[in-house]
Amino acid sequence: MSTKEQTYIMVKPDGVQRGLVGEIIARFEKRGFKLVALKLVHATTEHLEKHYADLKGKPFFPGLIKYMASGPVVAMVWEGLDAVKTGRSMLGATNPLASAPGTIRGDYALAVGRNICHGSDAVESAQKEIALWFPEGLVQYTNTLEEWVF
Ligand code: RTP
Repeated sequence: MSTKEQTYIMVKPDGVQRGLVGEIIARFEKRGFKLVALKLVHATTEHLEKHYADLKGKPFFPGLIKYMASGPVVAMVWEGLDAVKTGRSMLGATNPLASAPGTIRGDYALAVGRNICHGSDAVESAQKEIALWFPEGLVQYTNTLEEWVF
C-alpha cells in the first residue's frame, strides 16, 4: 500500500554549477510531490561526514567529501505517496552510465563521482537526513495536492 512519506533530496555541487536546480525542482513538482523545505547550503566537511557516515570506510569517501564540500548544495524535503522509492527512481541508478533515460542522472550525468543529486534510500534514512539538514524543522502549509492527489 502507498503511504505519504517525506524524502530528503539534494542537488549536489555539480548540479548547482550546471544550472540544473530548476529542472530538478520542476520534475518533483510536476510529478505531484509537495515541497516542505528548501535551502542553499555550503556544507562543512564535518556536516558532510555525518551525512555520509555509512560510507566512511569506502575508498571513494575522501573524494566524495571533497566534491560535496566544493560548492553549495540545494537541500530539499519533498512529501508525497511513496516519496522515498519514487524519488530514487526519478534520480536513476547511482552510476549514471546505468541510469535509464528519462531519469535525472540518465538525462544529465555520465560519472558516478559527479552524479548531480542525492535521494534518501529508505524511510529511516530520510528521517535521519531530514533531521541533519533541517534541525529547524519543515514548513507546514496546505496546497491543492492535499485535495487533488491525496
Ligand atoms: P546518494 O546517497 O548520493 O543518493 O547515492 P547512492 O545512495 O545512490 O549511492 P551510495 O553508494 O550511497 O554512494 C553515495 C555517493 O558516493 C558517490 N560514489 N562514488 N565508485 C565511486 O567513485 C563512487 N561510488 C559512489 C556517488 O556520488 C554516490 O551518489
